[in-house]
Amino acid sequence: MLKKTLTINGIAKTLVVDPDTSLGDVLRKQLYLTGTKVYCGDGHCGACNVMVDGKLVISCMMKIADLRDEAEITTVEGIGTPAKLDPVQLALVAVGAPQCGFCMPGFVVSAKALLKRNPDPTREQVRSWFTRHHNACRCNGYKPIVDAVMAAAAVERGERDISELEFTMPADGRIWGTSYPRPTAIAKVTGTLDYGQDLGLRLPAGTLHVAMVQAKVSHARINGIDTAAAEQMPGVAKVVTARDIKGTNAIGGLNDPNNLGSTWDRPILCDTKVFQFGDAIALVCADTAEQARAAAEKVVVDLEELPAYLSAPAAMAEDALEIHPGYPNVYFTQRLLKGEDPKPLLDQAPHVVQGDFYLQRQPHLTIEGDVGFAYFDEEDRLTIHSKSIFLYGHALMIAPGLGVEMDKLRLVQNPAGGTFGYKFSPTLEALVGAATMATGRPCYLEYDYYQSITYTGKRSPFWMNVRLGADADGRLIGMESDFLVDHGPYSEFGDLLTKRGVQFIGAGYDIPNIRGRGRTVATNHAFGSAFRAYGSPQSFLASESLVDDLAEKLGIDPFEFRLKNVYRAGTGVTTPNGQEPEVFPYPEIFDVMRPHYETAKARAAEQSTPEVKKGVGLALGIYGCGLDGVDGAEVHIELTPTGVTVYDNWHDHGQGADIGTLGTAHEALLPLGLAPTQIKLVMNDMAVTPNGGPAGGSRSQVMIGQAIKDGCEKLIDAMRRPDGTFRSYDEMVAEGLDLTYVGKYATTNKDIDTEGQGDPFTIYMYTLFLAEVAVDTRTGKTTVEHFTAVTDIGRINNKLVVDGQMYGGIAQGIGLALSEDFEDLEVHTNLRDCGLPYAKDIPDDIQLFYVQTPRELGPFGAAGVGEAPLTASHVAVVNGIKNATGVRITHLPALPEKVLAGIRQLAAES
Ligand code: MCN
Ligand code: FES
Ligand code: FES
Repeated sequence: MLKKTLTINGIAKTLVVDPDTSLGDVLRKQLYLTGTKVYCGDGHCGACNVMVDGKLVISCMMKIADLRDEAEITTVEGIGTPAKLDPVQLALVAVGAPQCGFCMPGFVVSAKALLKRNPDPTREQVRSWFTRHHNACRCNGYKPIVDAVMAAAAVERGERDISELEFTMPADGRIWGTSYPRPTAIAKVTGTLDYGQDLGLRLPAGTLHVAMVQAKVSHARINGIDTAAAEQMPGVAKVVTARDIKGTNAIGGLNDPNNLGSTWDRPILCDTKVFQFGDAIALVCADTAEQARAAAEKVVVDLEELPAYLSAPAAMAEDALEIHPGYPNVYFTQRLLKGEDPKPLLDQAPHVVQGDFYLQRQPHLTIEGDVGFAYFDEEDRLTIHSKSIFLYGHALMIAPGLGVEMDKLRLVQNPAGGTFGYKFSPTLEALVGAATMATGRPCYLEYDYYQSITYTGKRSPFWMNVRLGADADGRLIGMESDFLVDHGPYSEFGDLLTKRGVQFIGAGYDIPNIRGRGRTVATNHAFGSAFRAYGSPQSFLASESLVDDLAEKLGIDPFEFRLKNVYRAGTGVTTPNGQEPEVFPYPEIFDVMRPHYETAKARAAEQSTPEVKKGVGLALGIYGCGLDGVDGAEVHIELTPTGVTVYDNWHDHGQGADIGTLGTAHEALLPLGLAPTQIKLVMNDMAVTPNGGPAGGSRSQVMIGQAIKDGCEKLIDAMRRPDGTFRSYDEMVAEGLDLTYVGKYATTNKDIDTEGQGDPFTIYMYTLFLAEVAVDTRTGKTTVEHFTAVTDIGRINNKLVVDGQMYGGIAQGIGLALSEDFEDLEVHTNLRDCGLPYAKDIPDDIQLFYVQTPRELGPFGAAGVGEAPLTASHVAVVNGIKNATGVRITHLPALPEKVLAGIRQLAAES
């Protein structure tokens, strides 16, 4: 041990430390300065950045022994507090940079260190500083952070007044449609919001730490599990295996009736087979995390390895074993039959294109990994805290497996450092629940970042073949599609995803005749989970690439070709699933985009050189808001002595459930004249908040928003006196009137049938993307230099949030196009090697425009937004590469070597 004296945020502290501990761990675990976030632990995210003697350091990588005695450490807590924000923090709040917020403390410290060295940086200097110091944000696409640093620098130089960064309440008192900062923003930029790890540090004495014994192979039979040696290890309270689980030990239960997979095919703890790398086989519960991990190493698992099928085609081979014995590897088929059979039409059509496409297993790459804990609450309910964005659904999916009644199971969402959909599936909920049930003690489970990457769900790859044809006038006449979905070993939500494929391949255009087939395949690669825009990035990769190719064949500009064929009012056009669109914004969206497209083309032509070719790519993207078919939500609205409390289950990934709720409730409660601060939010705890459904499918603003509106209207009606004025809280009590009102909303939509026809969503989001790319023909490296998006998401609730969603989603689309992947289990093991984009990889010039067509069935005219930016932004990039170089990339990501090979092949052919 080492005695160290450090000056931390100006206060001298004497510490006794293990010399091998990192500075980050000492700050968090010994000093409880939890503003500094440490998750990746290997220098790839910068969330843990602090200053040491004025210099920026990555605290997870710095050993405490390497600090000089009396070193001066500055953490986010030393920069500003909620009561006294530093200009950098205030500016971040003002521009809406904090979404999930997990990266924010690292950016705050990093920005302060930069401004200390260079009080007047250029935007490019800010971007390269963040890149150099590994500051990564997965939510906001970096541009807002750079905006904030520039604004804060101007304030610090005395060129701007700090008050300019404060939100000014509009004269009419409305916050709907404004840039009112989200309620959690200040806590996020000051490091005072407690995420799962922070809450974990404050659990009571006696809490056990859980370590998983995981499979290190992808497919195997389990012949035996020997826990004897592990049980003898110091600090071990219990080694939990499937035998200790009271229930069926299975997760699942939400499959489509036509799904031939086993509905309950995911074991909580594997007992007979390993289905994928990382599968959990046993849980070691011990007094400390180190003890639990050491004992986990001692569990002996006798495995007989089986052939691993790591892709859909491999699992479909004739001699492939059934991954779940008794169930076929191809377990769900969705067909699409619209209009007449297009085959004869396409065989005769003057212009036809066809292609094979593959969209990769995109990893979510949240800056916070997966973490949760469980305990029995005061009503003896098994209470599980996690990043779940589907509390009631996950309870249904894990209760029978654990052997616990639904009314004895309570799920709570912790503040989440991003999920992007991976938490639509349960991850560690059942594991930590099983540990608490087996030991009777609070249990804490934290996946390290390697585990977070290798053992959570991924975007399921699609293997697609699509044929598309147009008549001599350039009108689309028919399309055929056939695709495979590699959904990993577990069937949950695989059917849903396959349905999305038939709905979105070719969406946006009037295609009267379509035949399609999607098949869902079990493999031994990572299980498929939701990922923002579920199913549409795959679909649009095929159809939006082919639309460009068809335009080229026809000799028509891709902009004009798209415009000619998009959904238009009064034409009787229907979506691929036979539904009439609820609005027809594309002609206007194209009008708004046209000048930017012309500028982009001119810029590319002017700047292109043989070494660096520039190109312009377009793609449109559409996505539905909701769950397929009937959807709805419930909320509770309570009048209190000080205002109104909203109880809802609008789960927060980081997108802004807090401001979503507040903005909608405030608008609905306008007649009462409440200040936003008089509306209290109680969210995401099954014990106190009613079922609002998952925060998936960009549904919450619409579904929960409508329920909030309904509940608020009921409260206002109850408060209204005959003369139109309102009763006070005291008067309501005196008159014995109810104080709490149940807000409800339900749709009557019809999921698609076996022929792929139906009206699954009430509301859709519509976007047109424009990417301007530069391809270095010597290396094949693509850089996106400018990006423009024109979107119709109905009326906007909060401008900061909506812009933030668009910036972040576009950044993820660029990553999807160019770098992100989870394929090689040896290589794709951390944020950097999975291709996470840093500031230098995302253009600083991202222009966002909105066409706000009000939605009749959206609260105050709103649609959703969350998934719109990731529907097809990647295809705009891919089409840009084609435009610049002539190379059509069909298998993503478009890594430099792939683009270079394409360039060389074209050169050889010419
Ligand atoms: N909003 C608005 N005006 C509109 C529509 C929406 O201001 N016209 C706001 C809402 O109030 C909400 C946000 O935009 O704060 C997103 O709303 P919505 O589209 O209804 O989506 P959900 O709230 O249901 O969020 C889920 C969606 C999905 S499915 C994924 S995945 C996703 C996403 O949002 N994951 C995210 N955005 C994310 N953003 C962050 N930072 N992190 C994630 O993990
Ligand atoms: Fe230190 Fe990610 S936690 S760099
Ligand atoms: Fe940056 Fe979420 S706000 S990672």
